[in-house]
Amino acid sequence: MPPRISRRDALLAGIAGSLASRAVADEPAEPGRKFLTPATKFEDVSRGNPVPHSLTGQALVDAKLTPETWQLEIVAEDKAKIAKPLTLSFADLLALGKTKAVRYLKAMQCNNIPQPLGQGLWEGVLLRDLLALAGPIDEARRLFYWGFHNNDPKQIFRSSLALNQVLDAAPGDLPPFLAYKLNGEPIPLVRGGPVRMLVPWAHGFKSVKWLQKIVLTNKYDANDTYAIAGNDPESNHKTAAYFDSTKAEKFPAGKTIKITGTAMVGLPGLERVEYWLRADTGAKLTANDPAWKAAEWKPATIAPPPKDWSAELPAGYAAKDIWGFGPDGQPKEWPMRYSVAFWSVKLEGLKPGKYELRVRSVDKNGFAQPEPRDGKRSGKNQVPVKPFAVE
Ligand SMILES: Nc1nc2c(c(=O)[nH]1)N[C@H]1C(S)=C(S)[C@@H](COP(=O)(O)O)O[C@H]1N2
Ligand SMILES: [Mo]
Repeated sequence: MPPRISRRDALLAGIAGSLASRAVADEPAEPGRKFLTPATKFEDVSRGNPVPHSLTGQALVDAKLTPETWQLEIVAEDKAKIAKPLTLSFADLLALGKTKAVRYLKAMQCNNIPQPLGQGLWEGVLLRDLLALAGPIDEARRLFYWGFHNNDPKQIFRSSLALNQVLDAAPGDLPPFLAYKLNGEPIPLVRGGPVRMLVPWAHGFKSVKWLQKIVLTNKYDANDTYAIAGNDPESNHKTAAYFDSTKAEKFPAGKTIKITGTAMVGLPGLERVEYWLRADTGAKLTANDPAWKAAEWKPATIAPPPKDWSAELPAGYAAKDIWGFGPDGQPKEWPMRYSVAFWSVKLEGLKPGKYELRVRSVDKNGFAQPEPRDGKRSGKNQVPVKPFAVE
């Protein structure tokens, strides 16, 4: 069952608010909201000039970015050794997928953008299953990997993983995989097809698009393009709530005000989303204003799992075949890690005036956003604010 907070539970927990602005917790937050983002509707974060997905015709063939021409090389450098360096075709991957395919729901989020870019059902084969074909492996500590980059070394977009992160995972978790399908279709070029790396727990920069090269190395330092640019190379998804829009809005007095958003469910899971409504005095709320300590946070409503998963998934896909779902076709945890939760807040009886609404997530360890860290270069998790007026 979803850990929805009923008004009674909220009262017991001492977090329910005054009747003037209560969260209505007895209905789905966003019944009409779709769980999967169409492949072409993700926000795009791509380097390259021209970007690889603008290539067509012969240029695309030369770049080996068609299913017929795509190749992945797996090699070793310096002291690291693999018994059989590999060159795999798209057909090789699909053949392996016949018996070893994994399916996984994951939201893509850039660690520098405070909201997910889109959420997909990704399908592919585990990287460790490919390494098993190349093995035995000796003296490798890390993998460096990158995609097509217009033959211009300056345009390379590279990420890295520890070999340990590729070979195993905690029970119930999934190690990195090479995806060749998104939402039941071949991954379109714009989303990094034919083949893209998918790192379940990590921000988008580990999920390299147009993947073509994997190098096993004895080096132990991360050399990610993002790390070199000052980002945290180990930025696990942060649990954090975001507004659908932080744009100032006006609402008529006397009507229920509904404000919605998403929460990214990061590595520590999501316990609840809370909101803090405050009269806007015109003065900017600074980070050490005593108002933060006195703030009254009240529970927002988190949408329960879709009643009918078959209406959310591509045709021919059963929820029970997706990682994280039980044999009964229901998610083992809700909200699910590395996907988004939809939340909503309903405000009633507000007097005309100016207000500020803030939201924050509380993770399964009890940390409220932005705790346990303010992830400036490790995943944006500052408390967002939405100004609005009642007139
Ligand atoms: N080859 C390549 N892969 C890439 C990138 C890139 O510029 N080139 N950008 C990364 C970053 S920083 C992010 S946040 C995600 C964005 O994924 P999307 O465009 O599918 O939303 O792709 C990642 N993979
Ligand atoms: Mo990113």
